[in-house]
This record gives sequence, C-alpha cells and structure tokens, in this order.
Amino acid sequence: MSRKVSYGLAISEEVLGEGAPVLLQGGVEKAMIRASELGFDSAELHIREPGQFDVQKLLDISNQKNIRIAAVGTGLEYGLNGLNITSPDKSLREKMSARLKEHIDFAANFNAVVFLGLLRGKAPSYAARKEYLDRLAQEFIPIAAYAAERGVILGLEPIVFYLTNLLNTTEETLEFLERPGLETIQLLLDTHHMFIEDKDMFESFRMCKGKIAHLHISDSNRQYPGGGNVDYTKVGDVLKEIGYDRAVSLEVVPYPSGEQAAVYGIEWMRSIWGA
Ligand code: LER
Ligand code: MN
Repeated sequence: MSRKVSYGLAISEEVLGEGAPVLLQGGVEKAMIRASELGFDSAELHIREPGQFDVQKLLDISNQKNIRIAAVGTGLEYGLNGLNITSPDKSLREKMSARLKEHIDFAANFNAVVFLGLLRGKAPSYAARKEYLDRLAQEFIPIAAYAAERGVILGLEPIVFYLTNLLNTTEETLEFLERPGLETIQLLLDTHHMFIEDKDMFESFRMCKGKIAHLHISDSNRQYPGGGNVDYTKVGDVLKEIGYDRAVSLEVVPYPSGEQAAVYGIEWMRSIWGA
C-alpha cells in the first residue's frame, strides 16, 4: 500500500440503530473482519466500556486481517452511559475523567487516537458557556498530560449546534486548544459539523494543517460522501493539499444500508487516493 491515509469506518459493539452514524453495528470483532473484506484498512471503535474487550483478540484480528484500530470513540459514555465532563456535579466529572483514562489506556494498545467529542456535554444556556468551557479546560489539562505520558493522541472534535453548544466551529476549537495545558491535544475534524458550522470548511482544513489527528467523513445529512451537499471532490483536493496522511473514516448513518454506505464511501476514497 503506497498511500499513507488509511480507509476507515465506524463500528460498534452495541446495536445503536439507524440514527447512529456507525456503519457496522453489533460486535466489533466481526465488524473488523467484515470491514477488511470490504477493503478497509482501519476502523474506529465506538464503545461504552473499554474494559469489556479482549485486547489480544483485537490485536490478532488486526494483524490477521490487516485492519488497524485507528481511533477509539468515547461518545457513548455520554449517549448511553449518561456521563459528561463539564457537569457541575463533581462526582460525575470525576467518573467521566476516570473513564476517559480507561479509554486512553485501551487506545495505547493500538496506537489509536481517542475522541474528545460528545463527552463534553452541554451548557444549560448560552450565558453559561464560558463557565462550562473553563471547566472543560480544567478537566482536560490532567487528561492531556495523562495521554501524552502514554503516547496517546487526543482529538478534540468541533461538533454541530444541534448536539452541543460547546465548541461548534473549527476556529473556536483551535482557539480553545491554545489554552495553557491543552497544547498537546489535536483536532478531530468531521465534514458534517464543518459543513454546517464553518464559514468555509476548506479554509478550516487549511487552518488546521498538521494538527488533525483523525478525520470523520459524513455528508451534510450524515450520509455517505455524495449523499448530501458537501463537495467531496474539493474535500479530497484540500486534504491532499495540506498533506493529511492519517485515517479517513466514515462516520455516517447506515443508509441505504451499512454495507452499501461503506461501499459508496470507499469508492470516494479510492477516487482520491487510489486503491
Ligand atoms: C458526534 O455525532 C460526532 O460526530 C462524534 O464523532 C462525536 O463523538
Ligand atoms: Mn464525528
């Protein structure tokens, strides 16, 4: 394989349903095998409980099937487990931090990036955003140090307004990461959020050159690339222009089916970076 980017997709242990942007659901071991058969060479695991997995088994599948675990998604800690890291409730924050460290330890086995996404929670009002962002930074400082000590890269994701009111645009997320103690955290960019939130998503990619830990491909309507309004020829061009060389990962709804969306997605990737 001469290309540097890996072709990836989101998989989960639980069956999350058609509203979740995860293509192969209901068991990560079998999903890794199937993804490899479909031509993918990386996967991101959306998991709610890192301790439940047999790490050696996952490493074996990874080696045998030539599919690496590129990232560990932590959003289900929020969506299924009800945890978040900006809650005024200190015990909830402590629980979330402890779980995040478990995700980091788990990810260290695979040299995988850990998402900092939905686990940020939400502020109860726009007026409360500053207080919540300050708390987010405070909580992330020790987490960033913990990850750096273990050589694990964290990717903070700008997320669209309908899911959170904390860090929606790429620009404000980059600025947030300039706070002392957060410099080692990189970005996880997602074309769905960028298309909706950023004035010019292509400029956003340029702004983040060299700082993108992981990439989510998801169209304006959360479908496979080409299912909505994002110009994916231009996305490919800008990614090549900035020299992005990590995982390009489909985080899309399983429409018209998980497998079909995966096929459409990998066809787009091949049109940009080749086989
Ligand atoms: C939010 O839907 C998203 O894009 C996920 O990557 C957040 O963890
Ligand atoms: Mn995403």
